[in-house]
Amino acid sequence: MLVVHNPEHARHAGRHEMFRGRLVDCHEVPQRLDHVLAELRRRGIGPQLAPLDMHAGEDAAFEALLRRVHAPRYLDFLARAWADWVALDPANAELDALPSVWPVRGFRSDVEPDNFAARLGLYSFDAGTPLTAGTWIAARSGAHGAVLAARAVASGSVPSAFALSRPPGHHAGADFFGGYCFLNNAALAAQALRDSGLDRIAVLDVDYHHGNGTQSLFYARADVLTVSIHGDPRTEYPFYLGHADERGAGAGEGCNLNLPLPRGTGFARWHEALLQGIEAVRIFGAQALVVALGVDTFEGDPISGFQLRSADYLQVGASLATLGLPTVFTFEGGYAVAEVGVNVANVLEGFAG
Ligand code: SP5
Ligand code: ZN
Repeated sequence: MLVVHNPEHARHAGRHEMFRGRLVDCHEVPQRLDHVLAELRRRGIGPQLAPLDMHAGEDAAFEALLRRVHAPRYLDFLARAWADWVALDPANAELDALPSVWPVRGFRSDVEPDNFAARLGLYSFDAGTPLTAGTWIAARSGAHGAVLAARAVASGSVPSAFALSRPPGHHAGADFFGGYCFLNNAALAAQALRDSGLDRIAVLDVDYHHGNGTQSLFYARADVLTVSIHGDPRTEYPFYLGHADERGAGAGEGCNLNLPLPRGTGFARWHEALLQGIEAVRIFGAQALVVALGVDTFEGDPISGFQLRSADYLQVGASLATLGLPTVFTFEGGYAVAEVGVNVANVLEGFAG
């Protein structure tokens, strides 16, 4: 298991997210990754590649891929956002940028406003995802790591790789951030696998929350199957997508599978859904797999509602391995900070057998 670790991740460090009328401490903190890295090192899971052996700015193919998966005007916004925010008021350098206005149905999204708050809202869908001084460098270098992981797997130099970075990615779409995500690392890995010549790729998302960004990016495509197991959006974030009747559109009809489960679901029922998702990947005939690995399904997760225990993650990895596919893991959610390292390492160890 190659581990591509992004040392720039800690430059994304939000202070606050909006929750029920208050700014509360961020759940998506740098310490999450520190715990994962420490546990992987403790168990000798590797080899580990860090710092990245190639910088994103020198990788023209990566830049081109980024601009195919994400909208160029969104990327240009993200690249300049912090400078624009601080230019509004030098005191903003000590604050996170959080959106507060959004273009819902009937508003225009084709015209990019000049006003910073209006642009921040145009390119986001919640007030829980702070943009900070280091967000762009962290997200971009993490996305690059996901693509390097995919290339290593596609070339056959390793059977599997883990792209260990944050912020996470699966809620980010072509032109929007939210759910602590800015660039969709899993989607970028999937597209990099496609670009390497593999015809059929599956993305299996085991994070507690529906992978709305990934679903939306591939919804009309027949070459990438997207499967997500998650808390039922009737009660769980991100609420507005992730229902079982979303099966894909046009050429992509039948190439999206959502497996929503009620809050309180334990491992036995969750694992049945995993086996169903795995069977769908098999039937699809995927030649490579991307696992969007969130461990916020853990019983002790502070913002989620499933009941998986640490030992269960060994079985999750073992079940994923039955596909026998070249596999890229990306790091998504998991907010029980002290346990996130053990839970992630258990999946990878179970997978490696
Ligand atoms: C990648 C990922 O797992 N994103 C999840 C984003 C969830 N955002 C909304 C969470 C709201 C929960 N706030 C609870 C605060 C309790 N103190
Ligand atoms: Zn999540």
